[in-house]
Amino acid sequence: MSLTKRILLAMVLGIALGLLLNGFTSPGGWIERYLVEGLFDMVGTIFVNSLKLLVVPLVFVSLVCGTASLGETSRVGPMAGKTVGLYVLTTAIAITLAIGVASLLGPGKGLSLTATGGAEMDVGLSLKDTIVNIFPSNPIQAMADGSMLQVIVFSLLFGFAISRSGEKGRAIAGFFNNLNEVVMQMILMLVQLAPYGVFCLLAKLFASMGFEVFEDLVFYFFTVVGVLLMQCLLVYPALLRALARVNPITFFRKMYPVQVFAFSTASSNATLPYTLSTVEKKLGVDNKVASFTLPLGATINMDGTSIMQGVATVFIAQAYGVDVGIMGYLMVVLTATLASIGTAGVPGVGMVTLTMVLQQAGLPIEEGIALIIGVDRLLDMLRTSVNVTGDAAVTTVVANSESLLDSDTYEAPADR
Ligand code: DAS
Repeated sequence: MSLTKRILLAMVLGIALGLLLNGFTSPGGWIERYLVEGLFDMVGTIFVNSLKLLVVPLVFVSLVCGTASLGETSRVGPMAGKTVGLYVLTTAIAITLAIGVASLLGPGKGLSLTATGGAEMDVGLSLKDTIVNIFPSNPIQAMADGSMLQVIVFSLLFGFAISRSGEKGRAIAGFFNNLNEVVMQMILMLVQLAPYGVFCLLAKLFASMGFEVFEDLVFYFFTVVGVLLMQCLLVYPALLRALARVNPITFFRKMYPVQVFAFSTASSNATLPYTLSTVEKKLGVDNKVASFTLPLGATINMDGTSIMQGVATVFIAQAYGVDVGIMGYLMVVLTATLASIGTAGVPGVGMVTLTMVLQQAGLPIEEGIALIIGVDRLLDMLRTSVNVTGDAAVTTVVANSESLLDSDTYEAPADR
């Protein structure tokens, strides 16, 4: 049975068992003590900790790789600048849209949970202190403390320094690329734990919260889906029409099979070969552009992931009654946008970096992740489709601006 099927089965069984226990067990009884707060809590916490375990190595290594390769590509001239600028712009629009819509709809307002742990955000920080706090005085301390914006800043500096270090830099970049492969493998290994973690977290959540939390979880799910649709149906068509004068309907008709493939694999990296061949053969983008922008996009551009992270942050803040504040949300936009620069497209990577975004916002991480992890696999599949769509849309715009978009191919029928 595929991992996706095992996770979906774990979701259903966890919710069913949780609701059963909620209906038929007395508070404080042995089932609650030894099963719900015992076994389920232990397995669930181990699973969430395994996600947190990867945050520092993932962000440091993948960001160093991403910026080292960006530094390399800066010699590719204006195309690199346009590509990176558009990728960062679409990601920032995505997460801002997510935070705005979630703040308006209030999916978490029905819950009034109290957090036992969770990072405390320095709400009293002035703008000056907030900015000063982004720059680390000790990178090892920043990693040990999990001060992720400081880790990001150090990684960006380190990566650009590698790209400017000539032959020695290329050797180090090669080492970090290999290290990145290992970190991706660790994610794929730990994602195998997901069925057990999802089952226990959902069983515990529904055993203690009952049916009440179901409605809020469904509200959260459809808020994310709604913003993913807005990104696909409003932002990308506006980008394609305004900057490339191409017909978005043609674009989506040709990209649809790639979106389905991305949905089924929940991996931008696994979809990359298919994205490349479709963008070149069906959308008429020259290989000189696609071979550069798409691999870059699979690594530094994750609009769908940023949307989940924006909605999840607002949902968890509302559920726990934490006022993140405008400055707090601005730091969330900055953290999620910068964090997406390095993280490669493998299943579940968005949940790993979400722990970092929650920490930055001063929200309870364990409880927050436990609240939404149950529906995350389905959302991972959907947001991966949006991730690859964003990569292809920016690629089409860049190709058009470089006069490397073959309009005859673009306008040809989809089944050609
Ligand atoms: N599955 C990731 C991707 O491949 C997205 C995510 O985990 O959020 O793009």
